[in-house]
Amino acid sequence: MPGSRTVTVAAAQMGPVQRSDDRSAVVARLVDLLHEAHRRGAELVVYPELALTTFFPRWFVEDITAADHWYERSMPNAATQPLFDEARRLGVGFCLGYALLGEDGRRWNVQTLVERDGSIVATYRKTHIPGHEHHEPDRPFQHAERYYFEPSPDGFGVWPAFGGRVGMMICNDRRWPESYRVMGLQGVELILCGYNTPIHYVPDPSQDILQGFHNALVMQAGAYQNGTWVVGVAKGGVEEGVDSLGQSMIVAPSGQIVAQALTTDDEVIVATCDLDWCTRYTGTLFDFDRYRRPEVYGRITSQRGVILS
Ligand code: ING
Repeated sequence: MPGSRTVTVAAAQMGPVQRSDDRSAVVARLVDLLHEAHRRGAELVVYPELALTTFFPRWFVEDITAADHWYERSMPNAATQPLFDEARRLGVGFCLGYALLGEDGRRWNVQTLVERDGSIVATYRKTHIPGHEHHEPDRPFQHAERYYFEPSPDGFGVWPAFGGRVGMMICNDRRWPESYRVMGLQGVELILCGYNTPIHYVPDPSQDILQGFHNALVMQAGAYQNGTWVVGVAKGGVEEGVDSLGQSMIVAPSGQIVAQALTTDDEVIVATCDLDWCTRYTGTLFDFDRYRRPEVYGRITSQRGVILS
C-alpha cells in the first residue's frame, strides 16, 4: 500500500544448541541465518531466547557459579562481535536472546535489540520466570529458570525503532495477557519474542500434545487484542535429549499467522509487516481510550493470586 510504513522482518529459528557447541560455532549459525534473511529482504532478524547456548536450566548445579560460563558478561563481546559487525555491514538490525551475568552478580534472561546502524536500542529482561527454584530430582529434566534468573523489576517497554514502535518479551511472557497489554498501552506495533519450549510439560503431561496449539493461541490472541504484530522465534528440536517446540511464526494485528516455520531446525521465515495495519484495530475495536474500563479492572494490579469473593 503506497505510503504505508512497512518493515520486513525475519524470524531466524534455530535447531538445537547442544551442551558441547561452543559460542563461535553458534555465532557462525546466527551469521548464516542473517545472510539468508538479508537475501530475502529482511531489515530486522529475530533470534530465539538463550540463542547462544543450550537451554542450561534443564540441569541443576548446587554451586551456581559452575553455571557462570553459560552467561554473557557484556553485549557485544568477543564471541558475538562477528554477528554485530556483519549485521552492521549489511544494514540489518537484530534481536538476540542470551543469559546475562551482571557485574553485581545478578543473573538475567535477556534480549538485546540492535538497530540497522549497529546501535543498541535496548536490552529487555524477562518478566515472567517459569519453572522452579530448587532441584527436583524426580523430574526427567529440570526447568530451573527461577534458580538461574531473577524476574525483571521493570516489566515491558516499547521503543521507537525500525520506523515504528517495538517491544520485546521472552518465552513464558507470551502466555500472560498482561505482557501484551502493558506494551499495547504504550502503542506497540511490533513485539519480538524468542522462546525455548520443551514439548513435555512435567507438571501436566496432558498439555504436551497442545504445546503447538497453545503457542499459536497466545500469540494470535495477544496480537489481535492489542492490534500489534508479534514475531515468535523458537530454538527447537531435540536439545540434549529434550524435544522442544519449533513452529516459529509471524502474526499480524488481525491475529492471522502470515508465516510459520515448517521444521524444527535452523530456518528463516520472512514477512513484510505493514505497521499501519495496527490502527485498523487500535483505532476501532480496540480503541483503548474509548472502550477500556480501568476503573473496574483494579484486581489486575492489586492482586497476585486468586481471592475468592
Ligand atoms: N519455557 C516454557 C514456556 O513458557 C513452559 C515453559 C514449557 C511453560 C511448557 C508451559 C509449558 O514456553 C520458557 N523458557 O519460558
